[in-house]
Amino acid sequence: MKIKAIELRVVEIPYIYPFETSFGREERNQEIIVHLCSEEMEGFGECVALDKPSYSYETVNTEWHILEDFIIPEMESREFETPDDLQGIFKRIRGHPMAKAGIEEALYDLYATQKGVSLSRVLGGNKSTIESGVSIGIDKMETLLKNVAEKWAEGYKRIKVKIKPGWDVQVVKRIRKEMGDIPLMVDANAAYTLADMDIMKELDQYGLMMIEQPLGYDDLYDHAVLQKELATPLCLDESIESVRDAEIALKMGSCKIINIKHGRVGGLTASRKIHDLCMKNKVPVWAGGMLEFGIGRATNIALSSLPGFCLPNDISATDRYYHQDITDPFMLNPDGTITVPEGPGIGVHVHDDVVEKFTVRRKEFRF
Ligand code: OSB
Ligand code: MG
Repeated sequence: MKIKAIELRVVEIPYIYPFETSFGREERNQEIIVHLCSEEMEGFGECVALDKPSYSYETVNTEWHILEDFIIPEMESREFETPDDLQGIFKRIRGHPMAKAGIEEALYDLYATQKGVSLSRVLGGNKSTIESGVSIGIDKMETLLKNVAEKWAEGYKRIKVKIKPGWDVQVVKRIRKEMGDIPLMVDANAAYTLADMDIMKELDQYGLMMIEQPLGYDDLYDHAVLQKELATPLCLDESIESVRDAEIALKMGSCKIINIKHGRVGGLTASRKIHDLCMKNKVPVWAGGMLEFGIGRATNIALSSLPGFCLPNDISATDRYYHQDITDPFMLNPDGTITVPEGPGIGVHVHDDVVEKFTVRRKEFRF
């Protein structure tokens, strides 16, 4: 595959409903959409950083900078046999996994499209549907309970609620009271420290599927200390930015479950390695989400069709996030699953007119 042109766009779409986590409340999402063209094919990717360095240090602007100034110039007049060939370029750029993952995703789409097979097949997926869960933001208690009941009734296989200090045990307690023994988990987005052991021990009493990223965003050690004190499995999100982080976390006992986001770990090739490592160690994984648009969502679905993804994913139907998306919408099946697209590449149609409508920045590179 010789890349002839690359187009970057920042696309901004409002959420149906604002999303609040321990690091803030957001009304809309901005993603960089990467469009690669070879002589006869095209591929799409989505860079998933938020517009502020709140979840990780990357932002939409740092992604743009890394792509424009360091990755794209290296791609000029290069022949790519497989998307793995990007690893040589990536190795010389420290960090910036989300910038790397977005362009790698586009190359994977192009590669799979050229082969005429689905991205799921290229990655080694073996499922035709994936289990869908939903992540519910911080809100007023009554609104939250209504949302949980509504999403559960729609068929989502598990409910995740965001917590932060002052919004934790009482939320879980109310949900258990109103909804009984549903599959429930919490995500703290790194809002606690070991000084909050009492809260963690209280949460431990509610039969949660897992507690996601309770402690520091770059911590592995304190999580290992905490995991020893709890029966509930810890799941790491922010702390796992590479295959190496996953290896250390498993060796140290920092968690019993890993949330894989291909953006956070630097792409699909890295995600597969973490998946394989976890399978070898009998550690379950599931796909996290970054409130992606349709291109990123399609990629998450393909990734979560791999055999080790054996817990419900943060991959919900399009209508949980956006009124209008840049691809065909993803629907929730009545059994709480989403169907893995079978068409070539990411397998969904990208609507150029919608992309154009929501574009706030654009640049084209021709080689
Ligand atoms: O911590 O998993 C997270 C969204 C943005 C940033 C971080 C996270 C999230 C979510 C939403 O929880 C997952 C989704 O439905 O896409
Ligand atoms: Mg998380």
